[in-house]
Amino acid sequence: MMNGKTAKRIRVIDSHTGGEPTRVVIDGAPDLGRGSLAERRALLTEKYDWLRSAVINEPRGSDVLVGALLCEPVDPSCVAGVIYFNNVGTIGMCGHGTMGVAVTLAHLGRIGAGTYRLETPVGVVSFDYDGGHEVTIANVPSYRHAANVTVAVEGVGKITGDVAWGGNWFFLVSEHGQELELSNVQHLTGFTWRIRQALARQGVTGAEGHEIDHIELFGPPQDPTAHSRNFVLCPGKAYDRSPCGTGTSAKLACLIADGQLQPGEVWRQESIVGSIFEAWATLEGDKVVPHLKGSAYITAEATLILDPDDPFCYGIR
Ligand code: PYC
Repeated sequence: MMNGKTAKRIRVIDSHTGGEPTRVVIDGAPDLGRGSLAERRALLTEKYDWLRSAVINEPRGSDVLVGALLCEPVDPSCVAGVIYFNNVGTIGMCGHGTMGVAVTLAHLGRIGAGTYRLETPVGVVSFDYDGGHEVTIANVPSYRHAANVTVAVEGVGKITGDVAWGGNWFFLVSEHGQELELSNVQHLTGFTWRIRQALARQGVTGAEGHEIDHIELFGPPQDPTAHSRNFVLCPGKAYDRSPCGTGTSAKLACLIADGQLQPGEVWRQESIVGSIFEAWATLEGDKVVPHLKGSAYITAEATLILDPDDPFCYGIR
């Protein structure tokens, strides 16, 4: 009790995957019912957005955090359901976050080494967990929606890229003239934000009009064992410290579509901070199924306290 009022308590486990943090909510969230994960995602957005903001936004969190709400799955063959969210809303899937969820479930004693299925709002994914830090995900089928799309970017000029789905919608750009260096992230953030605005202004979307809310730049890697380095702008203007699981999935779909990568061939994607996901694609019929291997580490166990007297109890929005 605080001043006679009851504070809400939310238990979380924090981890990072290649430098990108994940905060898994394991207790204290409102009951979202037993609908599909897509329905529960909509309910979280419409009715319980306070949870997302309280967990992720300052002063308790930060723009870079990705949240993962653990839920009961509809499909009993799945070890859990999960809804991912960030500083501005929910996202469909999250690759680095799924690696974080895997080590979190292991930390809680809910899984050991093995293969598991996980329900997300955009479909079931599976992961192999090695019992330590390494997790290999089989993501939702990914595809290129449009190739060589040119947009006029304010203050930059014409930029050409591909639109692809990897569990989220991406615009992938290789010809951009930017240096993909950690010391340059402020400039890269402004540059990619302008690309995103140009896409919206010019009506370039994913399938069925879905907004493209992730922008991905590619360049030469610094690690000689990697094939490429990336910079990924996330929906709320934070950049991904990891190589981005869904972004790497979108990249694999484009490489396969262009015949630049064969099924089973390994693609090592380096992030802007130098972490690496090893990735490859398999084909299920004509569908590209991305596989992503990375490592995640637990960084904290905590109880968040939501004091109703606190003017910023639900985060700074
Ligand atoms: O790893 O898929 C990912 C991801 C999406 C946004 C941040 N990370």
